[in-house]
Order: sequence, then C-alpha cells, then structure tokens
Amino acid sequence: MAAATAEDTLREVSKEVKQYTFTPEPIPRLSCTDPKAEKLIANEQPVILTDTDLVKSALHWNLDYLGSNIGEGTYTVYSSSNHKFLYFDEKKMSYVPGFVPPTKHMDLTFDEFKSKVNSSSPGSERYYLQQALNDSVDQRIVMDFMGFNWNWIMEQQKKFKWGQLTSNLLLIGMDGVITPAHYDEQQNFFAQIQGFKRFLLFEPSQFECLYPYPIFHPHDRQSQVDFDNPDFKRFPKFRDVKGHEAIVGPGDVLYLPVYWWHQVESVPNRGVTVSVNFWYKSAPTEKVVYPLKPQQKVAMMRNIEKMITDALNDADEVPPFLRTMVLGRYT
Ligand code: QVN
Ligand code: ZN
Repeated sequence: MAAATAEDTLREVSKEVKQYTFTPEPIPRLSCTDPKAEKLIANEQPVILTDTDLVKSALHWNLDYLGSNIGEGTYTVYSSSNHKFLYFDEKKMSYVPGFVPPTKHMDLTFDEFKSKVNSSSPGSERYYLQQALNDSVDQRIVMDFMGFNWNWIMEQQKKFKWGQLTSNLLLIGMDGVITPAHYDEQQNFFAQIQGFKRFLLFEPSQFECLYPYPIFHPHDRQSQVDFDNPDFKRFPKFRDVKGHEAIVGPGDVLYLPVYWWHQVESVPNRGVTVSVNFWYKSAPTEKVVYPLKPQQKVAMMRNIEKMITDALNDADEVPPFLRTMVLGRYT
C-alpha cells in the first residue's frame, strides 16, 4: 500500500469532525504562487496556502522538543472543565457584576504544562497554552523562530498594504480543545505546525446570525450562540448562518481576514496541536466608497456602541437607551 499523503490524511480528518446545524463550504487550498490565491487575499477572502514554508524551521516543535529547549520561564495557560475555551477580557470583568470566567488563567513552567497534558484522562480538565512569542524563550527556539520565512511575511504586508506585524501567539492545545466563534480586528496568517485544526469561518456579513456579546462585555467579539445546542428562540437567525470550513495540517497557512468570524477546533484523537499565528494591523482607513462593506459597518457599530457606553457611563443603561432610541421608531 502506498504511504498516506498529507491530502489523504486531510480527507480522513474531514470525516471525523463534529457536525453542526449548518453545513460549511470548503475553503480552497492553493499554492502561494497561484494568482488565484493572491486575488483571494487582496479581496479579504480566506485561503489555505500549502507551500509558504513560513514555519518550516519549526515543524519539529513537539512537546518534548519544546520542553527541552524553551527555557525556564512561565507561560500563559488556560484550563477548562469542558473542551471549550471562550475568551474573556479581564479588563472588562468589572462592567458585568457576577461575571464568572469560563476558563482559569494560570502561569506554568513548560514542564508543568507538559505533565498536565500528559497525565490528562478523558473527561478531566483540559489545558491550552496561549503565549505571545517574545524574549521569554531560549536560544534554540529563538533560532527556529528567526528561521521563519520573514521575507514572505514582509512581502505580504507590502503587497496588501497592511499595517505592522503586531504579535505571534504560540498555541499548544490538547486534542479536542475548541476556541468558540469570534472575530478579531487584525489580519492573520495562521500557521499550523503539529496536528490538525478545523476552522469554521463566517464572513463579516454574518454578524446578524452570530449575535456577538455587547462591546462592554468581557466576551466582546465572541458569539453568544452555543453551536452544540443553539437557542433558536433567542438567536433565530443562527438557523440561516452560512459557514465555510478550513482544515489545516502541518505546514499549512490559513489567511484569516480581519472581521471574519472563526471557531477553531483541535481535531479530536489526533494528538496535541501546535500553531503560531501572525497578527497584522489592518490597512489604515481606506478611502470610503459606498455602499460600505459589511466589515466597515461592524467597525462603525462598534464605535457608536462605545460612544453610547462611555457617554452613559453605566453599562446597565445601554440596553434601555438603545430600546428607547429604536423600538417603534426604526422597527
Ligand atoms: C482567542 C483572541 C485564533 C486562534 C485560536 C485561539 C487564539 C486565542 C486566531 C485557536 C484567542 C480569542 C480571541 C485570541 O482565534 O485569531 O489566531 O484556538 O487557534
Ligand atoms: Zn481569532
């Protein structure tokens, strides 16, 4: 029998993933030299690039190698009693009295993290390391990091007129961990190193179907909808949500456009996942052309929501204020 190719493995993986109430359309996998890929990125459409060599110098990063070489520092780790890691902004917790963080934040040495991952049993606490890559890592890891394809990264920034590269997050997740649906305000090249991640993607125009939390809430930018058990009474338009799917394996890079919604799942039973993302500031305000793009409307809604919340100086006053403003007049 012929050896399984990366494509064969991806086909197998795509059969093993969870099903939801919607059926996502596949995102194209293309060579980074394919003009179609360039067009997609220029139009802020997601695409999987199979041959960027962006993190070729790090494809050997597994738990043992990182454990032996990353150093003695401590790393940001979240733990969750289920498989979900719903992000929350600690700075916004005071606005919502009684807010209970859904995950626990801790600082662990890499060895502590590694032993938690290795000693876990099904149904027990899950751990997810999410650490900005900076000076907190030792020489050998810094060498691998410097070997990333920075030329390509700079070329893309220039070609698409994006802003500064702001950060790289190192993500090491136990199998089955899920980052629930949210959007970010930055452009992102997401590089997969070990294991497989499945992205469920939704264009910015799907805002109405995904019901984000209010802007002052710690879960700002996250969907309120529980994909495993959607409450269609509260979130009726989730029935109509239109999704896309991208499954990435070692060496793949997903272009994740700014304001695109994404849920990220480490594929179950395929081991630990290791990934590094590349976040860039979006292009400085483009010339306004009408009609506005959905993502420009989302940005505008955020600004208006911020102004109202600041002016009222009390998050509790925002919902009745908005109701008075809109109900029976714009409805
Ligand atoms: C969660 C901002 C992702 C990747 C995602 C988790 C990153 C941590 C991205 C994953 C995070 C929520 C808000 C950051 O969402 O944008 O790269 O699990 O891979
Ligand atoms: Zn994200």
